[in-house]
Amino acid sequence: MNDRFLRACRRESVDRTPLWIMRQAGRYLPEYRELRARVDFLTLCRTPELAVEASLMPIRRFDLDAAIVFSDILLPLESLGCELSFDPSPRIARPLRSSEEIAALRPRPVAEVVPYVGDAVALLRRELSGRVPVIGFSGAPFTLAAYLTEGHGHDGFPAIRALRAADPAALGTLLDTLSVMVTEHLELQIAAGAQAVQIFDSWAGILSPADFAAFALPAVRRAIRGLRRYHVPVIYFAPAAGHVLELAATTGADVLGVCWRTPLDAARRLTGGRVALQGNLDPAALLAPPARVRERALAVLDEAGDEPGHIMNLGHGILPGTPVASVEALVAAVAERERRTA
Ligand code: 1CP
Repeated sequence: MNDRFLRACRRESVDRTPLWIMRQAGRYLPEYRELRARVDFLTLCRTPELAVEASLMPIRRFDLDAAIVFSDILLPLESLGCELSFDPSPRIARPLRSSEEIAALRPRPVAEVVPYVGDAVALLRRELSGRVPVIGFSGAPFTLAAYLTEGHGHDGFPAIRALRAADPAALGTLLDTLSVMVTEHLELQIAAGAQAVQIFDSWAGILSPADFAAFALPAVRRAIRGLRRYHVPVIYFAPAAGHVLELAATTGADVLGVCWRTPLDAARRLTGGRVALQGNLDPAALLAPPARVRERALAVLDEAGDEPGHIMNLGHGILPGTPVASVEALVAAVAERERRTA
């Protein structure tokens, strides 16, 4: 098996830096857009054969070192009785706002609510037959709480910041509930064959360092602690969170995802080599001509340095308008570096 991704997660030596791309199974691919023209997003997520088809699209096209299951971080929120829709961005029918609503939550087991996520992981693992490892994923408790309270994506997510001010104990209760859900969601995927898992804390960067330390961090730590016994690498990714980078390195995750705002050499210094790093080419760099993509990618590899424990990726999800030729240039740049150092 191509295990350079798993080796890099464990900070072991590799023949070349592994590469995968956040949101690699997405709208920049013509074959994905074709599939989505036939089926709506939720049907795609809930039909393992179709979800696996989407996961395999980037693997068939590019020499990538990991596949990610096709799903969404918000799907397990249905275990709390939420009604979700996507058109194409997500909406939650009745956002949670009061401590009464939070105290009344009676979560159903995640495995009963999203069994199709486990089925997709198992089928993906079978289809890949060892070609590259399978990554499972979940939202982090804080980011899920941000959507649950707001009801949809929103710049700065004011509803959760208002809840933090009005009723911090209720926010604590909500995060406790979500920590259990995140552990269950990832256990489901690990049991089905996921060989690594990534936790997306997409909105933790809206918090001050004190609030990150008091709310987002303990909640994700608890979720990760529940996974230790499986010995599967855990990646924690909180974009726009350079102001809490040192705290973000203490979640218990093996790998810290770094967005493009923080140089990898600075991240390495601040984390003292205690975690592997993943990232961090600016997704917008892939909108430049291929020769520029190559330059920018090689600059990221230079910043990452020669020590083991770097996984090449973008600093956030790939943008929908990205040309396929840019991804090809990125893959070629990573392969080129192998020849230079070999
Ligand atoms: O096809 C479509 O038009 C729907 C767009 C889409 C896709 C392709 C959504 C709706 N979700 C997904 C799949 C998805 N989501 C994946 C698997 C694909 C892959 O990685 O290759 C993953 C890992 C996610 C994770 C996800 N969903 C995050 C975390 C990543 C990040 O960018 O920070 C978040 C915040 C979501 C919520 C979500 N789902 C969809 C959208 C458009 C959003 C963001 C909405 C918002 O905040 O406004």
